[in-house]
Amino acid sequence: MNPLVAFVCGSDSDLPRLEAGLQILKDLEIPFEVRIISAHRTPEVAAEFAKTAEERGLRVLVAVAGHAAHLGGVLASLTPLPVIGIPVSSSALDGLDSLLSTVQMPPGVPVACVGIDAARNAAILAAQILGASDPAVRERVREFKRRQAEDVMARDRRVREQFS
Ligand code: RP5
Repeated sequence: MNPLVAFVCGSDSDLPRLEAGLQILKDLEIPFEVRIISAHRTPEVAAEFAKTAEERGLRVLVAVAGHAAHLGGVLASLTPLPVIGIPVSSSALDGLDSLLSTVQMPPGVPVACVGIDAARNAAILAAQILGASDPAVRERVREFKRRQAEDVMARDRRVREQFS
């Protein structure tokens, strides 16, 4: 199946922080691709990727970047597709630099920034964006949330037993 979601990482050193998010998309049966493209080190590749993403069938882009993280903004400036940013804690500032670089976009070029290293939330949000126009995906997201709630309630039961 053609990928619907692209995870674009500024470096392969970002990949370990992505794994939990990739697993969520696998569980939700959403096809995705992973690329290593840097807004600073390979800017021309980044531009070409963003400009051609829509025609290649992608529907959501996820930019994963640390340090002065301009990747989400660069992609968002060149595509009508929604862009989610994951700020990565790879720098001496533990990702605060990446968070502000990703979230503080100027008016007109939004990037939906999740928390630092929050790959799970980025994956869930990507699925929810796709689910807005795809009832089958929406149903799988609903089931994911139902199972998540059951898991929390099971933990609650265990803690109440432990402390009663
Ligand atoms: C960013 O710089 C990347 O997204 C990564 O988080 C960070 C460090 O990259 P490497 O020096 O490990 O390749 O652009």
